[in-house]
Amino acid sequence: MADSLGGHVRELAYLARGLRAFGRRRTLDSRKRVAWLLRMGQWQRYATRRELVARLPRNPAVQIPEDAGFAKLDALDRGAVGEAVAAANAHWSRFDLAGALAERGERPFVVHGLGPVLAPGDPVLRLALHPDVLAAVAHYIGMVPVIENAMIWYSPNDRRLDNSSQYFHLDGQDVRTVQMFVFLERVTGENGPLAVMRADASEALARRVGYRKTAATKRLEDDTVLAAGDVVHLTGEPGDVYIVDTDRCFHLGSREGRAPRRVLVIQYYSPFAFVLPRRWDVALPFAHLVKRPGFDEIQRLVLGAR
Ligand SMILES: O=C(O)CCC(=O)C(=O)O
Repeated sequence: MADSLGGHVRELAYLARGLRAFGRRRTLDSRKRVAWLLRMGQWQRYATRRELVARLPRNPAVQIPEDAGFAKLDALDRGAVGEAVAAANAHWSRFDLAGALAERGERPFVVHGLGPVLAPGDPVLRLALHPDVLAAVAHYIGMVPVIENAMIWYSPNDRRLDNSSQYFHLDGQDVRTVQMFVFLERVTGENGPLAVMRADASEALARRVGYRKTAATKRLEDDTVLAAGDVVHLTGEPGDVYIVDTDRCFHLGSREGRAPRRVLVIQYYSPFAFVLPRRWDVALPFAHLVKRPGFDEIQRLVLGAR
């Protein structure tokens, strides 16, 4: 009784911090209802972003399947991917990995956020704004998304940490979060690859266990997930690309292995995501590029225009 009262008081405290903080901690279907309220709170911006999806013709070979929630994008423009890989490697060569590792403390991996680094014509940004990618993400999310970030992840894979992303979880940032992984190096089972369960099986499991993104409940035991469906390890060669909805698909990564993993990650969600402020245009890492010439209306919205 005292526990459940304490729980209600804690949830009310989150509600006092705002609908976004509250919604993030709800169960799957309740989060969808809060997400709808957040969209209605800025319905004109929501409607504009929805209507513009029709202007993005889909490439049938570059899509995110609704039931699986993830795919390997072998048909994505090889030239654009190759240039993005080369540019990401050049950015990485200027990054102080030793300094980042020294500062990392207990965190299992290093994130090199490219927001301050990418100029408007950078090949990484061109890939992030590629018409086939934007069409796939926008049709899947149901509106023109924003880029949450473009990053290079480096996972040393040298240890296991309790309650980390090395255990199965959903990201819970929005109702759909799309991460595009571009391999900068070969990824095998020894490089702590991302392990993903299909969205339909993941959602069934999330409903069954009443999954919530709270400190005590956000990680699931391997056995619980493996009993609910198959898990696919995302391995491949440099230049391979995967796209994954990490809000709908249970996943883990950077498990201890024999070698590190380095991968370019471009992440998209709606501007109404639980983890964004109402003024996303001042928070997003590429929003400062919105007024630069050379971007069309949809690309400006993706960079963070309001
Ligand atoms: O290291 C990985 O591949 C997993 C990262 C992850 O699960 C996350 O960022 O939520």
